[in-house]
Amino acid sequence: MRHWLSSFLFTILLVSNAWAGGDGKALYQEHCASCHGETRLGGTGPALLPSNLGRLRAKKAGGVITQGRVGTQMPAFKDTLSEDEITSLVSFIYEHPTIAPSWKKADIAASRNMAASTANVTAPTYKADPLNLFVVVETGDHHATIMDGDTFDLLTRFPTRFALHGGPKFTPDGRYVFFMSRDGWVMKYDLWALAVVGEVRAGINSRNIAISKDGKHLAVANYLPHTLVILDTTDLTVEKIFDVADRKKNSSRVSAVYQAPQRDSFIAALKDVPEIWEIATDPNAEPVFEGLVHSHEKGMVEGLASSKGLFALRRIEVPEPLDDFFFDPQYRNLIGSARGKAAVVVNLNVGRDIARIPLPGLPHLGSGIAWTYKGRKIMATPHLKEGRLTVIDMSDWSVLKTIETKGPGFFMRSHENTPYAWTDVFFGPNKDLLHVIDKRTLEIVKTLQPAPGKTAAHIEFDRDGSHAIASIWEKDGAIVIYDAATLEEVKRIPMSKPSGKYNVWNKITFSEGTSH
Ligand code: DHE
Repeated sequence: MRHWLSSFLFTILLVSNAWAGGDGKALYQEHCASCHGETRLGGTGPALLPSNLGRLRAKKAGGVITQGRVGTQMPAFKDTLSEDEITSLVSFIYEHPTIAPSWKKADIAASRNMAASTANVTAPTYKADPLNLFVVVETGDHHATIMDGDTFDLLTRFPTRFALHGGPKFTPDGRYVFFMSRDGWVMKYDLWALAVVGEVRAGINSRNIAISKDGKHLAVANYLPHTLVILDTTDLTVEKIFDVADRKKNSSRVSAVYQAPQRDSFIAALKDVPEIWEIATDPNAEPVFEGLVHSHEKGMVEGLASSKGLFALRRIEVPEPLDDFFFDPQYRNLIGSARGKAAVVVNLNVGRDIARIPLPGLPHLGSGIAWTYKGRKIMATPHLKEGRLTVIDMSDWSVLKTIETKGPGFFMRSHENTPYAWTDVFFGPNKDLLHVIDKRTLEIVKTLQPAPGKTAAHIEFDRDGSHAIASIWEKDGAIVIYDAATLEEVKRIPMSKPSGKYNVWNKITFSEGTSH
């Protein structure tokens, strides 16, 4: 009887849902699956499963579907879907999937696919300087292009996985580069042989990758599952999987992972718990003493944790979850974003927060760059929600200056050999502008408009800093090469939404004007 009644009520619910706003599942397949995955496991967009939506209340999720999300590719559906249809969609994405998603060591191993070895190639197979190559990621049609950084000739172009995200990472000798797609695929590419070496799927929904100082290990930060996967860079086999959770065993997504070269470690930002992780990449790393592990539930001490050597884990407790890290050039301090409203400075040596900088307007700290201004070290960061750059004095973490821009920006770049820093105006009516700032005066000295009406974004310098290269961030886009001294255009090369470009030398030397 009870069973009959509940089926009856369930049917009524379904029917009324269908009447009200259609079938959430069908709407999902039509409007969301291409970015969020057919089984909601994620793709360009994040996974849409209750476990991933944990901190996002249903009402807010409806708002995101209606209005879109600033700083991401999530569009607004207010003109495409009715309110009732959006309600149906929201209920669908909060439903638990019938089969729980998982991605374990065996799944990773089974996805691994190695191409023919390029070990017989003992030198670059072209004349260009292998350390002044550019890797250009073209997300318009999911390809990558390799460009000679001296002549700007294109050496080759090859298909990549769907929706690469984050910077590709290079081995210290500059020979191999690793790409990651939002759905967890990691590809290894040989820049001497100009050939794909192999690929593996390390997660269902991944954030970014980092390579160890010695180039032997590649860390993959995952949102789904909640893991940090370490791969052997030689053959892409799994070396270790960290199931990410704080000391109280609260599981967490990993926002991002970074290499800290001076520390010979990986630093990971955790999305859901107030901890930062440091993982040793030095086989002789000193023991890390974790201290007593308390269990509040049981009201007792559970034990002592300590590890040493390769992959030893150090937990740094912080007042609240932090992500989007900027590191000072010595990797002594990091600045993390606290829910986009403030920046918290964490000293990695002492292992605690040492300053808090109120920074509204969603600072994009990961795009920040540092330089020396009047004898002191400063950093500057764009904001994703406000048209300004904030300049911070790193000696006392005070705000030195606010530079007004023509709109919110995404990326900022410079080079040791140029007096200028460049930033884009990624959002809003002035998305086609690039500002050039004089690092000596902290003033905007020129505003460029490479293609009126088209988004201009992401600058990267060549090896000696003599040229700055910007993207026209459109499907029928281009890269535009500027003389970094005269700020005049030198050359324009058509490309398909060149989302980012990466110079081998600047990356492997950790140039202070670029991302790492
Ligand atoms: Fe990114 C880098 C996080 C949205 C293009 N982005 C990064 C990094 C992080 C990050 C942590 C540094 C990784 C690295 O290089 O190792 N990005 C996030 C977000 O949290 C955010 C705001 C939301 C999200 O959807 O994940 C976000 N990013 C975007 C986009 O919408 C962009 C513009 C288009 C896209 O391709 O998704 C975008 N992000 C990029 C690019 C880089 C990047 C091109 C590499 C920059 C570099 O020069 O190193």
